[in-house]
Amino acid sequence: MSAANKISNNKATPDVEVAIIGTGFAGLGMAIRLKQDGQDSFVLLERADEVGGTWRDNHYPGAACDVPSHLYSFSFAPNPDWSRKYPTQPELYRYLRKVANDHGLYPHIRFNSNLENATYDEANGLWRVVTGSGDITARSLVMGSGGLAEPKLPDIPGVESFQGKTFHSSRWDHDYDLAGKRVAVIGTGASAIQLVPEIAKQAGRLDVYQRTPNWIIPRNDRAYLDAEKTLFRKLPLTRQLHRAAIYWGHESRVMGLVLNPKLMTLFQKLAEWHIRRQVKDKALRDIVTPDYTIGCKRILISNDWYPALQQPNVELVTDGIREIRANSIVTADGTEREIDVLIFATGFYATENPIADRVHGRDGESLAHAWRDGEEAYLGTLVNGFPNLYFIIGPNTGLGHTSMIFMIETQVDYIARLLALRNKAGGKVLEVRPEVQARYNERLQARLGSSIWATGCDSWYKHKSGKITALWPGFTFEFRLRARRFNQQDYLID
Ligand code: N01
Repeated sequence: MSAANKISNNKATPDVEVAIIGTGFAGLGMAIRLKQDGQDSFVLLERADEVGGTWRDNHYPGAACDVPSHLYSFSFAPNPDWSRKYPTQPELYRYLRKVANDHGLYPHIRFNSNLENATYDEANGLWRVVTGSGDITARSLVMGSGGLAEPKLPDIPGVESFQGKTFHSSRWDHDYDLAGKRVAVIGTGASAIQLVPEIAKQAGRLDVYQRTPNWIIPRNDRAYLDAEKTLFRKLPLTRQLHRAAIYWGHESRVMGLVLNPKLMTLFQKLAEWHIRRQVKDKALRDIVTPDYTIGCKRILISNDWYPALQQPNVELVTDGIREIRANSIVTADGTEREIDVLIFATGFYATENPIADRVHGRDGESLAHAWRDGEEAYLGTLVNGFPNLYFIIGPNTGLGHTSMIFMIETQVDYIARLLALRNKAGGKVLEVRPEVQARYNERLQARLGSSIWATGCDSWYKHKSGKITALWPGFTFEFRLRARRFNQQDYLID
């Protein structure tokens, strides 16, 4: 019987050594590393019926990644055949299923297993995990459940009274035909700027509700030539050099974002030029131009957003939404716009993720309670009070400038080393010392306080307390060096 099918026996010996939540880049990367380390006693618990995480869920029209494909992929699973500079969702989804298959992970996965509850059993030093498909106990629990996985719906008066068709950008209903319909999209973030140009081609009328404009720079996308793909395949060194060039190009953006925000004026000039070039109407130009310094919110890339807003069937609405009614949206100026479809491109629970209510550490404390003043962890991975619990893409590991896969691989390696450290010490339980976690976060917040993200804009990078809880404030290689430089004294091993 494979580990994935075993049922909890309620005994002190766990069913599996490691339970991993999620099968996106994080969960798959962790599972592959465990296999490489000779650990076969693990299970992947997946809420859906296929692997892929964010690239399975976000299949809205036009969905693609804004980090180049050769960087936005596992270092150990290169794909010389990426079709474009920026990978599309179908291509990334295909890539992840292939990686899972190539590494023999499918037998380890329990699909349709949404995490309902995970509780640390102090007496036995293990985690008791309850899922939609049954219970399991595990010595260690790895949360690879994603930083942007839970859709957030806006808290607008009357939203529940809407009678037409409605869905979130990450839960797209492709069976619903938008052709000729009156459509409203709320939100103008990374998801909206990709889907609006696509659905503008079908909708009879499209109202786009903008609360805050974003800075947008040109998307220099292109297809890879067959000759390049052949070169990457035959001479892997050329692909590696290409990847390294992309990595360092993106890494240099930290200079502006963190070290010297004044350097961001260069990016801002590029974004302003992009608006001037694509928007001739002065009134529209004014309302799409942000009033905060570029970089404070995520910088977006698009060539077709501004042109889409100028299509005759599209209206950019900037008056605040006062109310949603059965078949319409009413704005602050009293205008009522009738609609058939309401699409929420309103983002995700980057902070206060509901999953934190379902994870309970020592003395039954929920993660949500431990994080009531804002999420924090040690190296985005460990939280005192939650022994043997490991996060991938935990607090302060997000990036405003480059590929999350680099951070994921760093954390996977760190967790694998911690598991080896604990085993070597003959222990069953590992936990970060509270003072180590506190010191780390104090310094982190001091650095974040002088970064561009603290310069006066609201974003999903921040907890409601104002604390920046989503972002890592530096070069990614610094994070990697810190995760590698091991000090055994930082951990309690029992
Ligand atoms: O979500 P968002 P997203 N009334 O939170 C608006 C990654 N990603 O899904 O700015 C009115 O960015 C909100 O307005 P405001 C990427 O990391 C990557 O677009 O808060 N409006 C905003 O305009 C990205 O950053 C890719 O004032 C409301 C929008 O909804 C992250 O995912 C593609 C509102 C939400 O934008 C999230 O992007 C897609 C309300 N009550 C996503 N509530 C690529 O790689 C929210 N809004 C290309």
